[in-house]
Amino acid sequence: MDFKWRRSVLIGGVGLSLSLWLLDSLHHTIANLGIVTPSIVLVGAVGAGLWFSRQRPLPPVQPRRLALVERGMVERAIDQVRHALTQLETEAATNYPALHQQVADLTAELDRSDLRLAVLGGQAVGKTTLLSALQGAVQTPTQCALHWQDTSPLFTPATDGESIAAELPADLTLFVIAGDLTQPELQVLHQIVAAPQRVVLVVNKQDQWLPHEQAIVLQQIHDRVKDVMSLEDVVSIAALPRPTKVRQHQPDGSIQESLETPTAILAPLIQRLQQILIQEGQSLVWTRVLRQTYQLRSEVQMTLNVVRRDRALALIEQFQWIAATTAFANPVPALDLLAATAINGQLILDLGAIYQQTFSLQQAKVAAGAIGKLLFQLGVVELSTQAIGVVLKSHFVTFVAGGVLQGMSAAYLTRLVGLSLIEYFEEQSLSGSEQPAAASLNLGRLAEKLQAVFQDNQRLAVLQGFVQMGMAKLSSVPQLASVEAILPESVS
Ligand SMILES: Nc1nc2c(ncn2[C@@H]2O[C@H](COP(=O)(O)OP(=O)(O)OP(=O)(O)O)[C@@H](O)[C@H]2O)c(=O)[nH]1
Ligand SMILES: [Mg+2]
Repeated sequence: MDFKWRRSVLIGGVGLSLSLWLLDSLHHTIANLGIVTPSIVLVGAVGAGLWFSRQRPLPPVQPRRLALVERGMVERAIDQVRHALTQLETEAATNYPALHQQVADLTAELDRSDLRLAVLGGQAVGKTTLLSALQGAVQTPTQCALHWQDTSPLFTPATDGESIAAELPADLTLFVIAGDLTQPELQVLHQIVAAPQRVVLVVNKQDQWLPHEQAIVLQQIHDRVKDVMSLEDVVSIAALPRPTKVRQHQPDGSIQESLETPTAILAPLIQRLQQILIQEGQSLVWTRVLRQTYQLRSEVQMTLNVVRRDRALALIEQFQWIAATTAFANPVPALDLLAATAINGQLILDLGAIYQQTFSLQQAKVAAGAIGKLLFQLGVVELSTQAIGVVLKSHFVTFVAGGVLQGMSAAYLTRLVGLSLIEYFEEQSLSGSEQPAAASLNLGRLAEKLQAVFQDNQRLAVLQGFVQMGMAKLSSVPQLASVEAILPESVS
């Protein structure tokens, strides 16, 4: 279990308890605080939880070198997209001709012979200068034409580095830096390689460093990129060295100063590019098609997830009101038992089935037990019950204690877990990993989803809407008709 997540909820809990205490004291002095009071409570609780959760570092990306892409690999990936598309059409009972066209286009792209090269990098690193120096200088091995593309600088407010880098329509990218490699540049490089995108790292403006400094800078760059790329693909150049002052001693003893422009250093890069074009040729095209295939796969999967989410939400609704009526009719004496009533193995099983994640009933029951325990240990049960109690108190003049609070809390917990499972299953489906026949739940990851969903749903408006709908539901159950008596005339 993630320690930080536990602390985050606990701090949220401390925030809530503190606010509840404050509220309690306020109640003695200020009458009719009405709607304002729960917002103080919830803002306090959620604020504290959110504050801590923002301190969580992002999970590190595992850097990995890009292997030479082969045609068969891309064809298999395209087949998978075709399969996913069929699945989507079956589940949605609709045709998606535009997506079919995109799949066909990808297959046709595999035989493309001309190559696209792009120059990418931060502001004023020398992209445009380099591009004009290389155009015409790089010879292609066969008849294929080279198309060069300049790009807008990264790391400016106008450009979003991440998407530009990953979606660049190029077969080979020259990522240009000027001197040392900054942390944002390294991140972009990781994204480029992971996309996957074939890249050469060009270290420009080497004339700005003294020879011994050049060696140190290059060594530092090598150390930072060696996990993601071959060092042959790190090339140091000077596309357009700045003129330097040269002093010459004259025979009469005087000194004459003049400006001299050193010659550009481009040969190592031109050489490396030609080597890549000869050795990798068509594989450069396949790498780009593979990247486009992954993007299309995500698009299909996201569309499928939208279709599935509708069915999943309807299912959660059903389960949450079952939980509500059960807990209402049979109030339990302790919060851990309440969590156990609310989290049902069948819900996990049925939601899993929507997302094609197969569990045995036994696995689902074990997972439900573990999730129930988790909710209780993390304080989610207590916090939710308290928060719902506050909403009930402020909206419903008198409410039948016990049963209603428990029913509503059970429904709320079912909803939290259901929504977290949706998030979890969606992520699984987008990660693209092959699903084993009997999947197992990663409780740690689910707990993280639960945290996010919990914080989203703690918003006052969400809670109020939920309680309002729940009260209407409970009152419509014949044997629970007594609830009607406690509904106020208007709830807003
Ligand atoms: N010292 C030195 N300056 C260079 C070198 N290459 C380019 N420059 C200079 O760097 C400046 C920016 O060059 P550009 O080619 O416009 O750079 P860019 O990356 O296209 O710039 P933006 O498109 O504005 O981001 C110009 O003044 C170039 O003369 C080099 O090798 N050494
Ligand atoms: Mg430019």
